Amino acid sequence: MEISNLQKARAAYQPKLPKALQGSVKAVEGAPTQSVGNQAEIKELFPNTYGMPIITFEAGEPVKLEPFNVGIILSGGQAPGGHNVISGLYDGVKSLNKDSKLYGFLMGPGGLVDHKYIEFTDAKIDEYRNTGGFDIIGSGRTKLEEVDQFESGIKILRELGIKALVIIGGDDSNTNACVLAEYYAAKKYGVQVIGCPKTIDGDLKNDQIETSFGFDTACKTYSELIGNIQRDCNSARKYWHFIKLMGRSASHIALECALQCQPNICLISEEVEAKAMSLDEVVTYIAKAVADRAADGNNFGTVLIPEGIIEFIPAIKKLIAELNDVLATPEAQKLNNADEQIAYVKSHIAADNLKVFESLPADVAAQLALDRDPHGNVQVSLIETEKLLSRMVAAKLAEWKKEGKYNGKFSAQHHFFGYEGRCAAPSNYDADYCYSLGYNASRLIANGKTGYMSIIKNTTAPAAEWIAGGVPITMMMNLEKRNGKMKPVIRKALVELDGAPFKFFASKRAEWAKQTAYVYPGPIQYWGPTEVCDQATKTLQLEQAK
Ligand code: FBP
Repeated sequence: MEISNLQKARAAYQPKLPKALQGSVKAVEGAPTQSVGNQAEIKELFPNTYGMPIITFEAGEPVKLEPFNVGIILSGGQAPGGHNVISGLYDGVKSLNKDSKLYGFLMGPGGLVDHKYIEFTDAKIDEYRNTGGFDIIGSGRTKLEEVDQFESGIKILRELGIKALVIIGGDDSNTNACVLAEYYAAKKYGVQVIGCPKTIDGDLKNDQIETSFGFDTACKTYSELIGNIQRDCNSARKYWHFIKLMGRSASHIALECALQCQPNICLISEEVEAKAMSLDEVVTYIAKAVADRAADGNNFGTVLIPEGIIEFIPAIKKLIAELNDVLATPEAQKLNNADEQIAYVKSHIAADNLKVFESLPADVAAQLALDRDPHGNVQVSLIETEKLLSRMVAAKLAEWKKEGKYNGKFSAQHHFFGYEGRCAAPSNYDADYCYSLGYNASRLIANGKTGYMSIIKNTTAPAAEWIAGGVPITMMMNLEKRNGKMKPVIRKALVELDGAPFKFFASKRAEWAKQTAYVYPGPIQYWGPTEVCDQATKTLQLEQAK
C-alpha cells in the first residue's frame, strides 16, 4: 500500500505515556463506589460488578506473567485515535509477556458474535500507528445485549484462549460492555471485559473520565474548516454560512468549535431546552443577529448548529419520546415501509404531538418517524437542520422587510461537518491519550479487573504527569427509558450551562455576534512549539482551570 510522506513521518512518532505506566505498576484501590442514580436497581442488576473501587496505578515491582491473549472490538462511530488505543494495548500486552497475543474482532461487536477476527502482528500494528480511522479491523453498531450473543462470543473467546476483551465505544457500547462483564462474571466464565471511552461527541465524560477520545482531533479538524469558511466569508462579505456539526445529543462539539473560532452565532441545544425555546424563537434569535449585522452593513456571518438541536426543542422532544414508544410496539415493528410507518404514527400519537408533527417540513417529520439506529436513537445526522433553519430565517427576514424592520441582503450557504473529522489523523493529544488508554487497559487486565473502563486523567498537564487507572462502569450508570423500556445506561454528559466552557462562551457571544471577531485556528500541527502542537481543547482547559 502506498502511503503519504506525512503518514510515513508520523508513523515514527512514539506516543507519550504517563510516568506511572512507564515501568511496572501496582494498583491502588480507592473506596467502594456507587452508581450515579438508581443505586438499588443498578446494584440488583449488576451484583458481581457493582460497588468496585476506583483504581489508580502507581510504580510497582516487576511481576512475571504467563503469556495471555486479549481481544479487542471497535464499536460505534469512528473517532480519531482508535488505532492508537490498539497499538497501545498491543505494546502493553507484549511488554508483560512477548508471547501474549492480541486479536481484533472485525466490523464491531458483530465480529465477536460471528467469530470473525484477525490476530495482530508487529507489521500490521506498525502500519497503523498514529493514523486516523478504524479501518484496521472496522467498526459496527451491532448492539451486544442478548444472551445468545454472549454465549456465541464465549465460544470464540475460549477457542482463542482469550482472557480479556477490550471494547472501545461510547456510552451505549460501554453500557453493553458492562452487561457483558456482569454476565461473564455471573457465569464464572473467567473472561474479563474492559471498556475504553470513545466518541467525537464528547458526551462520555464525568468526574473520572475527562474526555472521550477523538473529541480533541475532531473539534480541531472542524475548527480548521470553520476558520477557512470564516476567512472566505470575511473576504467575500456576501454569505451567511449555516454550519451543522456532529454530536448526536450533546453540543460539546459546537461549543468547542465556537470557543476556537468565535463565530457570529452558535446554538447550544442544552440552552434551547433549558429556556424552553420553540423553533420559531430559535429562528427569531438567528434572524435578529442577521438583522443587527445588516444594520452595520455586514450581510455575512457564520452560524454553528449542533446536529441534535431538533431533539432539544421541548415540543419536538416530547413528540420524539412518544414516537419512540409508538414505534417500539410489536404492531409498529411489522410495518413494511415509510408511508405505512408515517400513517401509523399519525393515527397513534396524542393530538398536541400530532400538531407539532404536522407543523414540521415533511422531510424532517419523516426522519423523526422513521428508523432508529440499533440503540434506539433518532438518526439526527440525516436531518438537514442547517437548511431548515436558514429557510426559516430567510422567511422571517422577508416578513421583517415587508414591515420595514430590516433592509439587508440574505444569502445562505450550507455545510455539515461530521464525517470529515471522525477519521482525521489524531492530534498529538489524541495520539498520546489513546495510546495511554490502550496501554493502561493491559494493566487493568493484568490486575484481573473486569467491568472497568480504562481512564487517564490530568490531561491538561504534560503527559508524564497524567494519572492512569480504572473506573467501574456501574459507577456511571442510572436507569433511562430506551425503546419504550427502563434500561441501565451510562449517563450521558450534556453541556452544563453553569460549567466554565459555556459561561465563557455566554460572556462573549454578544460581542462575537455583532463584531467580526473570527479566529482562524489553521490545521492540526504535529511538530513545533508546544503551544501550537500539544494543547488540549479549550473545553478541557476551561474545565480544569484552577
Ligand atoms: P458514537 O457515539 O458511536 O461515537 O457516534 C457518534 C456519531 O459520530 C454522532 O456524532 C453521529 O450522529 C453519529 O455518530 C452518526 O452515525 P453513523 O456513523 O452511523 O452515520
